[in-house]
Order: sequence, then C-alpha cells, then structure tokens
Amino acid sequence: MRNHLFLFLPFLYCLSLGQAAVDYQLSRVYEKIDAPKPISIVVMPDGSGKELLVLQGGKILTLPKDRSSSESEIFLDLSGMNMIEKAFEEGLLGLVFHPNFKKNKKFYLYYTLQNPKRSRLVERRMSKKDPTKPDGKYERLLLELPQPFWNHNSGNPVFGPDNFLYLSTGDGGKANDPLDHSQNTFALYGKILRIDVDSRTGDLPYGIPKDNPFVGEPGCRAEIWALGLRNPWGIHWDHASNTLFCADVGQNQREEINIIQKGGNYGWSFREGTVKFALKHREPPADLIFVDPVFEYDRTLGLSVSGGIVYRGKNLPTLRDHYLFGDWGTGNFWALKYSKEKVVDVKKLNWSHAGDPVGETKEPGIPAKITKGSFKPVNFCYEATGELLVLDWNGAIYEVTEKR
Ligand SMILES: [Ca+2]
Ligand SMILES: [Ca+2]
Repeated sequence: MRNHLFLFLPFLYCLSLGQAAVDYQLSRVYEKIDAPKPISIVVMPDGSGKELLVLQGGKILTLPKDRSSSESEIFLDLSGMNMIEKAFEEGLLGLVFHPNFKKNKKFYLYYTLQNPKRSRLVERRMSKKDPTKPDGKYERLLLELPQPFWNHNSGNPVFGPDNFLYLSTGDGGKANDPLDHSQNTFALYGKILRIDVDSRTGDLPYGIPKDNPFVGEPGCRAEIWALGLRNPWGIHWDHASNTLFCADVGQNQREEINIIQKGGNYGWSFREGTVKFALKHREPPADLIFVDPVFEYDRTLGLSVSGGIVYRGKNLPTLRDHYLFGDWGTGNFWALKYSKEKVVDVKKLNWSHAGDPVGETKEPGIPAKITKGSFKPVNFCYEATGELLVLDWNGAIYEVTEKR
C-alpha cells in the first residue's frame, strides 16, 4: 500500500496567504424548528427536493420549504426505540437512500440499541400504499454489532459510485482500543465495511462484492474494505472525484482526514495520525504499512474532527471543490482540496456569527473551552440546491455566505 505524502504542516495554511482574507458568515436558518443534536441533512433523491433532518434522538423531520416556518413534518420517529443510554455518541447515527431509490423506495439507517448495547444497519422502505411516507413496520436487519462500550459506534452509511454500501464502524469504545479491534481482521470494528445490499452471499443478508480486498483470505472478514480506524463517524463518498473521505477522531494526539483506499490500514491503535500511540507499549510488525492521513491537526487546534462534504455549489466560490470539515470541540473549520492523489490546498477558515469569530482557540496548546453557546460543528451538508448547511450539535442549522 503506497503511503500518501505526509502533509502535516500546521502552517500549510500559508498556502492561502496570498489571497485576500475571506470571512465566512454563518446565519441561522430554520430557527423555529426544534433540532436537538442534529446529525445530518439528507435530500430525498426523488426529485421532490425534500430535505430531511436526522436527529440523534431518533426522529427524522422533513424541513419546511419556508425556512422561517415553525412547521416541520415528522418523516420517521424512532425515538421510542431505546437507542440511547448516553446521548453523546449513541442514537440514530446515519441515513442514506438507495442509489436506485426512485424505483425501489429503499433507504438505510444506522443506529444503536440498548440492553444489550449494539449497533444496527437496517434496510427500510417507503409505504406501498403511500410512497411519500415510510413504511413504519418494515425493517430488514443487515448487520448487528454488539457494542462493548457506549462510545465509538461510528456512523453514517454511504453509497459509492459502485452502488455498494460503505459503513464506518468504530473500535467499540472506551479508550486505548482495549479489545484490539481495529487491527483485527476477524472483527468488524474499527473498519470501513463494503457490502452489496442488493444481493446475498451464503446465509448473509447482503452480498460480499467479489473484489473486496480480504475475500478468500483466511482469518479475515470479507466485508472489510479498510482497517485501522478508531472512530470514523464522518465518511463521505465524493462521486465526482471518485474519492472516499474519512475523518477519524483521535484519542489524545491527532485528528485525521484520510482518503480511503482498498485494503488500506490507517494505523490505529499502533498510531494516531502519523505519531506513535505509545499507551499500547507495542511495536507494529515490521511488514505492516500504514496509510498516512492526508491532513492531521493536533490538540492546539481541536479534539474531535467532524467530517463533511466536498462543496460543489455556487454561492461560495472560494470553497468550491474543497472538502469541508471542522472540529467538534473547538469550532475550528477547514477546507481542503484533494486532486490527482494529493492535497493541493488547505485553508483554515475564518467563520463568524453575528459579528463574532467562531472557533477561536484562546491559548496555544490548550483547546478552547467548550462554553455554552460555542459551536459544535457536527456535520456539513448539502441542501437541495447543492449549497452548504452547517449543523451545530447544540441544535442549530446555519447557512453560509462569504465576504471578501
Ligand atoms: Ca461502542
Ligand atoms: Ca490513522
């Protein structure tokens, strides 16, 4: 596996110093919609332009066309399903529509359940009687992972240009990867999995694509596409550039942006980013090759990376074709342009809201305190027109304008 050019240069931001400073202003939208712990906004791929707001508590709302309205319809309410013991990382974690949704009316959810703790990838579908509404009863279980600990459940399923479903799983939780899951090729934890929801292999409720890297390898689960991840809850398939982005949350040293390659080993828990993870007191086998992140940052800039999307809209020309991501802990934001297998631009962005800067780290070396009202960027999403919406875990949705 070829290593990526290592690009951890905090001052790589100077790449953009030649340009005039741009201020990205956040403005609240859907202010009258109650949106506790938003996870994502997903546009229904049926031509309706409907935008669904996924809430970690288990509800999915249809956002109103009028952004000043207080009326939101409930698309699906799973909040009675006993998903959550600790609200921080449990709950409804992902929604994705089948690439052929217009015809087959299927969509997929990933969520946690309690007693015992487990996470599930399920198939759902729209009602046969009223195809504008989900069938409240139908649910086909694709994958269930027992969860040894409450955290690191990872998250959003996505479809690749190959029409296979990719799911990121965390290492199971706690700290230090205590069960050594991420490097274990017989465990589905700490991985990117790739499955075919439209076929079946043996007794499995899904198919294993024949070109998955570990098919036929003894001691390996054939679902695995990539390994060595810790808590990669933000993944994004950019179909236009055929690139799978993965933000992996670090433990106490580095936050990572990775480009996922077939069979790639991303290092955890031998390493965090490009540095050794010393708490395990062990060395990796000499023949193990790790894929470096294409970008990483340390604790002076943040403590938990939130992966986003590649922006392809019109309103923010300076961010076009850039992958946008932020830090949940400090509110810092970045835009990274990845082209022809390398990072060609990285910029740390100046965001402001109501005239105040967002994501300012006060003291070098110490992450900004998470204070009441501070931003917790949890996702970057497309609205129906392809423009950008930023979700704040505090329960707010923002649109963005740029000012030069
Ligand atoms: Ca867990
Ligand atoms: Ca890594």
